Order: sequence, then structure tokens, then C-alpha cells
Amino acid sequence: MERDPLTDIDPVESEEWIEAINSVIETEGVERAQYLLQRLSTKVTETGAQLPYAINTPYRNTIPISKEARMPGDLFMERSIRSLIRWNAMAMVMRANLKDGTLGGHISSFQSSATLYDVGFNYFFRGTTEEQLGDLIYIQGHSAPGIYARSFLEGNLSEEQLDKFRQEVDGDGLSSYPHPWLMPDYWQFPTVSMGLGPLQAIYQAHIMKYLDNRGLAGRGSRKVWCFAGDGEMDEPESQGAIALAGREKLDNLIFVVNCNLQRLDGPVRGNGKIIQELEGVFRGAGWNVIKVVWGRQWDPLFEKDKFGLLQQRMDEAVDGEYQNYKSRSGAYTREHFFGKYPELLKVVEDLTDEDIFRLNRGGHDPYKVYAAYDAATSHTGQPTVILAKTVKGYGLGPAGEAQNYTHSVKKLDLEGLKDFRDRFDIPISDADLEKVPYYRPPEDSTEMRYLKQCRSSLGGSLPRRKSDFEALQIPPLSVLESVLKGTGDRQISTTMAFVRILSSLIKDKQIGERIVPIVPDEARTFGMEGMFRQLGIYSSGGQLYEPTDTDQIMYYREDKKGQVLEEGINEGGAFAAWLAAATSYSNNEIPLIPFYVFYSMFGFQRIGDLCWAAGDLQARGFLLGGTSGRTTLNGEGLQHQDGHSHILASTVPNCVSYDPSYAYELAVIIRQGLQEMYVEKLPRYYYITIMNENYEQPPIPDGVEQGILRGMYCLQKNAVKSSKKVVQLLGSGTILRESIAAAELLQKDFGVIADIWSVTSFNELRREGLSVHRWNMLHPQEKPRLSYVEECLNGVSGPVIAATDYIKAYADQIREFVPGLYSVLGTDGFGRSDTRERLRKFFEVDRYYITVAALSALAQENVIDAAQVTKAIELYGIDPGKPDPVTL
Ligand SMILES: Cc1ncc(C[n+]2csc(CCOP(=O)(O)OP(=O)(O)O)c2C)c(N)n1
Ligand SMILES: [Mg+2]
Repeated sequence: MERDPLTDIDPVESEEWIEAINSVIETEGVERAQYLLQRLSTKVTETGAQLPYAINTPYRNTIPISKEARMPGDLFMERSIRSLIRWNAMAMVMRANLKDGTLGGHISSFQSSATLYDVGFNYFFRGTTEEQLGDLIYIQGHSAPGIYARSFLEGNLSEEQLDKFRQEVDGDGLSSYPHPWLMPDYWQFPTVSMGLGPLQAIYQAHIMKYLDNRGLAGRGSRKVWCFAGDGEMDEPESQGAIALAGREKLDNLIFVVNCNLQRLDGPVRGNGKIIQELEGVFRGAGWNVIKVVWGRQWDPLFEKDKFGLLQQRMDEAVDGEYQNYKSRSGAYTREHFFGKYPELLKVVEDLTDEDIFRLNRGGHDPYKVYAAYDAATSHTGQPTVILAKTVKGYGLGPAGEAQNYTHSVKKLDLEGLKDFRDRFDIPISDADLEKVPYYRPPEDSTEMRYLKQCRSSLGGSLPRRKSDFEALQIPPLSVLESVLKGTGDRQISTTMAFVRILSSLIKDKQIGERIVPIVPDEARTFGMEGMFRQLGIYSSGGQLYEPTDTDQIMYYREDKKGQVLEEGINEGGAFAAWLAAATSYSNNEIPLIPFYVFYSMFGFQRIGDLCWAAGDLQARGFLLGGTSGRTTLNGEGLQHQDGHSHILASTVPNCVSYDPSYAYELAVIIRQGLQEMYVEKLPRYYYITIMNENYEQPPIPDGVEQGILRGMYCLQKNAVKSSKKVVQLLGSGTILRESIAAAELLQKDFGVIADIWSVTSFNELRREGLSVHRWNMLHPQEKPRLSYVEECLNGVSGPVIAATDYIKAYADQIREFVPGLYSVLGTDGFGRSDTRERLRKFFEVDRYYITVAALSALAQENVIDAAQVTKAIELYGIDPGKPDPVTL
């Protein structure tokens, strides 16, 4: 017997065990072997022993050769097509940078993942047909050139379009990364902000199951494919929701992690192994893990590896070393990888250094990738992650293959181009090489026919995005009559009004079932728990236990057909669920109306990047920022009291935002949102803040609807022509009620008359004003137009004083459009817990401060004497030496 180089104290005994298990496999099958191992491992763990293989397997392919599904197509044909895609992808980046060295772009990422995409496009990714809706594919953002290059070969993009890569200003260029906003008929998912793709993909698959269970599913069974980088997996967003996918058994979801071992600056895990780490993490989260580490060339070496020495060497080498084997040479690999053990050197003694260099990685071997995809698509009961090992900058040779700098390579020199051309057999002559021409074989060539055949049998070219959808039938405003008519003496909050509005809409025959209420463990905070029983909480497993509150009317009812999405304490995930529902009009061809209700402080601030992606995605739906306002959410404290989400919302160009005071305003805004998004199909989404302060909700006054929607309207017109001491008070959110109280003080204590305006949206007022002023600037000789703010305030007299529960910048936005003196009160500074009254005094937005601000403005305009202001300060007990709250 040969010497076993592994540290084995009793090789004979080891051999007996292996023979025994072999005989079980041969006579009784693998399942029996699995059972016995299970029993054995249970036995061993009784002693307290830790079994590492429960979570990690050796560093090799998960699918053994004997179980690999065989790729049916023409390997050589596919290689030559893939080579052309590689070339054109590289050429488009290079040409963009030859034209203007500042345009950027990436070559190396796609070169590492070309085979991963290609096998998918050739065999697995289904397009939309009469019978089925297409698969949904999240593409790694900076691999976009490779996807364009395929579209070019397939005849869907022209050379002129490729030449406009990253030149998007004219509107006809190809966007730098996948951006549905810029290429609405092509890209489906914005992915380039690392981590958002994986998170969105998980919730996309989740919402597809939800629709399935509710009987709203579209045609056919579909898969969500998510391509991600190994570096990208470090984002908390990438891994943050994988447990949900495992728990929910999302077998419609496949992750493909391109493990090229590198990120932008250097190795992902130089001192460890990213594939092994991810294997453990995903397996622990309940995923089916398929490692595709080694390509076919290694198979014969494994056969020669009697004692697992090759495996041991593979297991012990770290990623930093693996990177070296590909950035250096075959000779280097022989010496440093195989050379560690003389027995291993023997295994490769018949191979030349070139042969050793060509020992390929799994992610570059179409056979191995095919087998993995085949296994993933037929796996049931679990999501699958494919961990494919590749080489970053594959094929670039010394110009960048596996080099630390390769992420930023944007061009090759002439030698590099020649090498690349020769390596991939691109039919371009030396003379033409310098221009880096695109290459597309003639239409009737076998390659082109093969390529087109592949796609037509899978339902057509991808990516493709559907923008249009069937408009919904939205009920008239009168269905919200109960909210519009006011509450009389009863005091309720706008949050309670919202719940009433939502209940009415859910009862509507046309749109009721399309409404998707989403909460991140906050339903009770918002008084929405009535929906638990009424609509049911979605649970793919139904309810396997009797809830403790079954005897209550509003018990915690989980249901397979539940309509409410209760996503737990997980604002990012709940928002991603909202995104999937808000884009269902496109991705599932079923418009949904999601209402995501959350603590407003944990909205835009917490998950701003997803809110930005929502704009790119043309999401349609409602975000409700609950318990909003710096002083309205009394109690809680600094990290709860939101005084700036509106400013953040205003940065998303197609997010329409409102801070209404009254229930009827809320009703009008929601009705308009439904009309704009689902009837007029405007690509926008709504952010509305709602509050928890109870007060009497007045009935809707006549003729205010347009004003509510445009951003302000006159609530009380008190001044008459003969009035001298007049001010205009603007209030938003519940602070409007302080403005109303200030008007009374002004009149009673100082004989000043105030008109009162309810401002529902300083953001919308600013947008409109800016667009009007822009028009005026560009049309100097035409009659200037008036902004809506000017329209409202031009004819009125007196200074204008605005007060809000948001930072001053919120109300300050309209300064440019306010004629005359404008002063703004807001809640700048860190929040803190106290009563509303004390908080409003602290932040200087209460009725007394509004009164003082109004008098101060009148004094500045010499309408009253400054002594009147001093009198007010004394009368209301204001301390002029009080520190500025922004400093506290
Ligand atoms: C949130 C975020 N941070 C940083 C970047 C910049 N960035 C783009 S690609 C990249 C490296 C990606 O590495 P990896 O995920 O391993 O992908 P590879 O190119 O290696 O396939 C970085 C840091 C980004 N796009 N998004
Ligand atoms: Mg990488």
C-alpha cells in the first residue's frame, strides 16, 4: 500500500470505513448512505464534537461528474458566439474611451462572467410569450457591456447605439448601467448600487409567491435569476434577507455569485475563501448551495487523486494564492500549488506549463455551468445559490487577467488587442485592429442562426421591459365621503383617517384585491391591527398554531391567502417588497397598489438608496410615513422624531410628497395618486406623512381640491381691503393648527389680522415654481408666467410666515416665489422626548413663536413698532436668551 500523505493515524481502519460506505452506496444507494451518515453524525455530536461538514463541503464542485446534466448544444458554436460577445463588449468600452477618455466603463467584470450569462441566455432564461411571463434577471450592473454586446449580435442594437454607450444626454445612448428610467423598454432592474439587486431579487421572488397564493399569479412558472459579484456579497443588503428566502422556500429564486475572487481594489478574501464562506452562510440560511469551482480540465486530475491530496491542497490554498495562479503562469502554479507536495507534482508531470495554466475554473466551463443551472432550475423547496469560481479580466492576459487593478481597465494596447483577438479567434485583421471595430457575422451565418434559434425557442430576446399596462378603474372621491365629511366633535389622527381610507379602498370591487398593505412590525402603532383579521397576514405556511388572541375580534390571523404583508422589523426588506409590488404592473402584468406604512424616521433616511432605485424603477404606489413630525410624535426621542424626511423625499425627482394636516386633504391626495399612477399612468410614486395627534377633522371646504394637490390653499381669509396690520400665515402638518391659534392671538392681543393657508407640500410648490421661473428665463420676451405660490400670494398683503414640523429648509424652499418678506419657523436640531406642547416651545414652532415671528416681520416692514414685538415676547414668557435648539 502506498503511503497516505494525509495525517491519518490508522490508514487501514480508514480504508475499511470507506469500503463499507462504498458498498452501501453500490448496493443500497446514496440515500441509504446519507441516512447512515446522519445517524453517525447524531451519535458523534452526542459527545460534543463539532462536525464542520454540516455546513461546509470540500472545495470542489457540488455536483459530481456522474450527476452532471449534459449540455445538449454545440459547444464550439457557442464558444465562437461567446467570443464575439466578449470582443464587442470590450470594443464598446474601448471605443467610448477612445472618443473621450472620461466616459469610463468596465471590461473585466463581464469577461469573468461571460459564460455564466451565456449558458443562461442559450438554455435557461425564458422570455415572455402568450403562454408564460418571462424570467426576471438581475444583471450585475457593471457587466452591462456584455449584455449590450449580445443584444447587438441578436440584432436588437445597432453599431451606432453601441457607439453611444454612456452618452445618454441626447436620450438615444446606452445607459452606463441597468437603468429602467433611461432605457424603459430594455432594463428591468437597477442593480449597480451594490447589494440592491440581491435584496430586490429575494423580495421579487417572495411577492411572486404571494401573488401565486392569492390567486393573482401571471402566466407560467417563472424564475428570478440574480447575478451578483463576490465583493458585492459583503453588502449587508446582499445577505440581509437570505434567511427570508430560505424560510419562505423560494424555489423560484436562483442566485449566481460570480466568484472571481476580486472586487475593485483587490482580493475579496485574500486570506480565506469566499466560496467556502458563502457556502456556509447560504446553507445555514436554508439554501440549496451549488459550488462550481473547477472546470472539466480538472476532472482527470481528480481521478488520479487517490488519497485526497489534491483536494487537501485545494482546501488549504487561500484566494490570494488562487489569484496568483491566474495572474502569473502555469510554471508558477506548478511550483507553488502542486509543488507543495511531491506526490502532487507527479499528478501533473505529463502536463506542460500551458496545460496547467489552462486548467479551467468552473465558471468558465459551459458544461459545468449548464449542469449547475439545470440542477438549480429543477430544485424544489429551497432557493438555490450557485457559487461559480472565475477569473476577473479573463482573457485579458498581461493587460489585466486576475490583476488587482483589472477592475479599472478600460482599454488594451495593440499587443493586448492582438492577444485577445487570437485567444478568442476573432476574425479581425491586424490592419483593422487599431480601430477596435465591432464584429457581427453575416445574417445567414451558422453562428447567427444558432444564436437566434436559441433565443426564439426560449421566447425571444432579453432583456426586455414592459412599460405599459391596463389602466385600473379608480373609484370617485365620493367613496371616501365618510372621511371628507369630517369628524364633528370626535378627535382622530390623520393615521386613523388613513386606515379608514384604506379600508374603503379595499372594499372597492374594482381595485380592492390589488391593494397590498405592507407593514414592518408597526401595524399596532398605526392602529391597523383590524386588518389582521379582516384581510389576513400573508404566510406561505398558513397558520400552524392557535394565536394567543383568538378570542379577540382583531386576532393575529396568518393565512396563505392573506393580503397584508407583515415583513417584520426590516424596513429595507419591507421596502423591497413594496418595490416588487409597485413594479408588478410591468414585471407581472398585474398592477398592484401597495401602501407601505412605516415610521417616517425609518424611511428615506434609513433606506434612501432603495427609495432612489424606486424612482429609477418607475415604481407606482404609496409610501406612508407614520408618526411623523419632530414634535408631533411626542415621547420617543432623537432617533424617532422625523423632521427631515420631506427634504430627503424631495431629492427623488419622481417622488410626489405631501404633509397634509387634515383627513380630507389626505383623501384628496390619495385619490389623486391613484388617478395619476394607475389611470394616467404617470411614472411617479407618492410619499405622504401621517400623524398620531388626535384632533377634530373638519369637513372639506368647497373648491379646495386643486389647491390641496398643488400644494397650498387659503383656509381662512380674514383680511379685508381696509385691514392695515395683516399677515399671511402658512402652516403644514399639525403645525397648521398652531398657525390657526396664532391668528387668534394676533387678533386678540395685537389687533393683527391673519389669513391662513394650509400648505400640503412645500416640495411640490417648489418644483412648480422652479419650472415656471425656468420657463421665464428661457422666454425673455414673452409675458412672464406666475408660479402657483405667486398666484396665491401676489394679491394679498402683509409679510408671510411659514411654520412646519420639519426643518426650516423645508418651508424655505419657496422663498424665491414669495413676494415680500418671508420668515420661516421649523424644527432644526436633534429631537428629544417630551410633550408636544413643550417640544413645540423648545423648537420654536408653537403659536407664541408664530405670533412673535409675525409681529417681528410687521416691525421690519415698519407697520408696527419694535416695542410690540418685545411686548409679545414678555407676554408669552419667551426667554430671548434661550439657546438656539439647533445647537442643543
Ligand atoms: C454601494 C456601492 N458601493 C460601491 C460601488 C462601486 N463599485 C462598483 S463595482 C465594485 C467592485 C465590485 O466587485 P464585485 O462585486 O466582486 O464584482 P466583480 O466586478 O468582481 O464581478 C465597486 C466597489 C457601487 N457600485 N455600489
Ligand atoms: Mg468580484
